[in-house]
Amino acid sequence: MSQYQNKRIVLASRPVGEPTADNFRLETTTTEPLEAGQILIKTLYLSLDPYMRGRMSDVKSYADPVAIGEVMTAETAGVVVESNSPLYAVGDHVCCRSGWQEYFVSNDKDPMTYKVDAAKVPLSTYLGVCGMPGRTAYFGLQREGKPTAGETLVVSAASGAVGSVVGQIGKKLGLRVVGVAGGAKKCTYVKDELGFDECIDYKSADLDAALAAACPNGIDIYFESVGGMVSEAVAKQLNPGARVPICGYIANYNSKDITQVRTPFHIFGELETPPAHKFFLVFDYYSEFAEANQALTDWVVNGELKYQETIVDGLEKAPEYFSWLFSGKNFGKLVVNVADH
Ligand code: NAP
Ligand code: FER
Repeated sequence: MSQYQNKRIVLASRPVGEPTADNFRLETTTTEPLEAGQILIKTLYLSLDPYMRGRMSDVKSYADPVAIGEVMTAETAGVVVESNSPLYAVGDHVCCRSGWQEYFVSNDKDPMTYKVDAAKVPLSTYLGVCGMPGRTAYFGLQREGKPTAGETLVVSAASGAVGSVVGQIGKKLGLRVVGVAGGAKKCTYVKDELGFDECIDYKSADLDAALAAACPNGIDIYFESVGGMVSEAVAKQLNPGARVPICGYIANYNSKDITQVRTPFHIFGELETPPAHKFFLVFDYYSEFAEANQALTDWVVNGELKYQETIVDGLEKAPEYFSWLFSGKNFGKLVVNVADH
């Protein structure tokens, strides 16, 4: 069995506010020989996601923080290069929770490691539209948003990994779908390519006026991904009985003290008639993932679900690419191409 040089990125220190290069450290290790039941996975694609910012902080949340010196957390898509398990063959494509590194030894019983079919849809999409973000949209809109045809849905971060899928499922369900995104290029894509009814550029529009014009019957569902000024504007135009699934609030993630910021829980909770607003986790629907996986991949294969990816090169530059999520430099799912095969 071969041993491999493994480049990996660990958390060097905890950021205060926006992460900087000093918060990360590149290391090289050597992989260990496999024990019985283990497989060695070579990372091909690394998913960069907003939740990783939360794991860099030492605050209590639904998941433990990454420890100082520990590999940064991430799901990756890769290929089995050595197998000591009857369940996996060399060449199998898998997704796994390897973190930001080139190689990962997984146990064949690890539920976070699972085979994917790269002949059906491109491997990278298992990290995006056919993976965690797609499932978040699938369950978040349908189960938490409780949509009824004819209602008006507003989706923030509309061109992104989750938002783009939320809006397209919304259209399938017969909703009026209004996106909110940063910049003309993203808004044109959301409307013309993804088929949303309208898309508002929150960086240039008068948000109150633009929302009123795009939502003449008010807002029944707001799929919350950003917080901040977008949520403040949406809150004024919610209909009685509105639902606000809180998926995330990225505008607040780089705050110096997250306990001091005005989150969506404040914004919606303080309304005279608060809408149903609750944070949900995609993992809440773990037992039903197979249903979402099937639907999402089928829709991608038959062209009903469109997606955009920003695929960038080089594990070493992952910290810099990670910052793109917070500046909006990514366009659709942000993925690092770590190796070609
Ligand atoms: P994404 O939309 O692909 O990328 C993040 C986008 O957020 C950026 O491209 C940017 O788009 C927007 N953004 C960044 N800072 C902003 C700000 N200050 N104000 C407004 N918009 C801002 O990311 P994603 O993976 O789909 O994640 C979207 C949200 O879903 C995040 O809040 C994430 O934490 C959440 N999430 C939750 C779950 C769950 O289980 N609860 C699972 C997955 C994701 P613009 O250029 O349009 O500003
Ligand atoms: C998960 C549940 C939630 C997960 C990611 C999230 C990687 C993201 C949450 C967020 O962005 O707030 O199981 O797996």
